[in-house]
Amino acid sequence: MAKQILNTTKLNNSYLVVLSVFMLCFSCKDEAKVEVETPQKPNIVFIMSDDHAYQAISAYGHGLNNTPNIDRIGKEGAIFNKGFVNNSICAPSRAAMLTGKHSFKNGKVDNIRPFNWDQDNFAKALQKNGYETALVGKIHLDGLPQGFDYSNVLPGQGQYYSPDFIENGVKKTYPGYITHVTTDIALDWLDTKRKKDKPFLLMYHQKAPHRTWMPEEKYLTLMDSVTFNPPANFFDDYEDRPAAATQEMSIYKDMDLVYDLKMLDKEGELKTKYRGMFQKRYDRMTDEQKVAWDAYYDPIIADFKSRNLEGKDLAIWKYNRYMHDYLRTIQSVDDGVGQVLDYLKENGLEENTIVVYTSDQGFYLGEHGWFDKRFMYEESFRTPILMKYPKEIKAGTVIDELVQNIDFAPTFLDFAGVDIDKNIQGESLRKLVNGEASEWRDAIYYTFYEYPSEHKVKRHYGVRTDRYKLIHFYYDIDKWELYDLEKDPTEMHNAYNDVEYTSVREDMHKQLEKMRIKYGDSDALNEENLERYLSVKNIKH
Ligand code: SGN
Ligand code: CA
Repeated sequence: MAKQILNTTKLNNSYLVVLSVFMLCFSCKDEAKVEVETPQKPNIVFIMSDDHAYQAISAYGHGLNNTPNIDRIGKEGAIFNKGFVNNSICAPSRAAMLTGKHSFKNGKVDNIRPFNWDQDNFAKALQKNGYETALVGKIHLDGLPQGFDYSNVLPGQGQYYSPDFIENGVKKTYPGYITHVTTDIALDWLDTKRKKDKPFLLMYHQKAPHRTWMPEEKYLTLMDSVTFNPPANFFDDYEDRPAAATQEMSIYKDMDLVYDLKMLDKEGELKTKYRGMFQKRYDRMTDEQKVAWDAYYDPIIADFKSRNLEGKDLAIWKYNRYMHDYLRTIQSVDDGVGQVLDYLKENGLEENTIVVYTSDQGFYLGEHGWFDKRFMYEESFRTPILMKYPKEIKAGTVIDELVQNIDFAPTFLDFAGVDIDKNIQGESLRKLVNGEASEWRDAIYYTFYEYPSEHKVKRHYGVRTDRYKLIHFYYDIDKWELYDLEKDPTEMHNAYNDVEYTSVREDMHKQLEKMRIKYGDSDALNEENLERYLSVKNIKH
């Protein structure tokens, strides 16, 4: 055994535990041999992508695309049907995952406010408890990440082609396509950079499929012959939902033909608002990449210009253009997940590694006529979660309980045998996934603060139970919405003033108050956050 261990170049944790037991017994000499069981700490690979709608993961059964590698995580472990975020926007969601706390507790309430890296986060706790830790890809939290032995992250949103990264505080540009560069950096850390005698945490976070959905060369034509039918509520009239009516995330009205839909005509005739911004992204490509890009898009541009589409026809054309590019960027993400899963398998790390796949929030793929996120409506409030850990999670586990992104931190700490700080607001999912939970929460709480801002989604907070959802939109509006998700899963009917929902409405108000007390939120905190936001944005009250 020892010989075999010493000959193994790729030492993994299980070998090291055996080795330490062996050496311990060796040093016992004549003393009675004691069976020593060193509990092995699991490795953690936390995979996150940016804006990945659960509708665009084949394991969730929406039939839009094929993601065999992401699906594999759920097949070999658990899939969560009711995973939600605390705040459906990038940086606040990431801050909640790291700290295990709601936005109003960790201070990162919107994408604008700075993140305080000095506070506790689960990576710091794991690091203190013997873990080797790395953060690779998009984090969107300004400042040097704390809690990581290695970090190689995107500045802000990052770029699809020739991306910049900040490696342990030093900026450099990588050739190639962002999703592959991120995967290569992650694999390189796993293979050559980490200390192999320690359990590890790898946060492997993709930019894709974030706007402005630029596919890699290999997938430019993927699903080209497929025509997507928009969701049934694509032409929503937003009746009795004024906040939904005033957003600026409509595929028809707000999606930029050039920036979002790549109609960068060489003649320069399509002069859209964000043309210049897209030109800069296009210019990051090499000549070879531009040739492949143009070969695909130029004929589509010519066809588009010849058709003079309007109204519903234009809306459906835009929806299809959007879906094609969005889904193509996901294919590269799925390939990367496959490479990482294969690496774990080939290097004997599969059994002792927890792998999680999630997104920083959900995304609209035409529901209510939208792209983007922010709202507490299902498509953006919900997020995909798949988790595998062969030692404790049975293959094919399906979780229907309400779970939230604040649960990741306590879950990882629990699996790692590290104390969970009493100020963490999430719950460990360990008992839920290994089938030992006897009770679970019956409601989750949500907040959103980034307004007035891009996409114009108004400030709101709310509560969701298994069946109902109550939302309060405030600031320059005062509107309550109530949904019966069993009868109205696509949230088209605001039942707040329906007589038959009077008692449900009262119960949901009680639930909301319970949540606000439990987590420590209040109107006074909202007011404070609003004042700070308006002064940073220089907006007069
Ligand atoms: C950018 C996007 C928005 C998006 C936000 C937040 N515009 O500002 O469409 O809602 O990010 O996204 S873009 O023109 O820069 O693409 S988040 O995921 O980072 O929160
Ligand atoms: Ca995001």
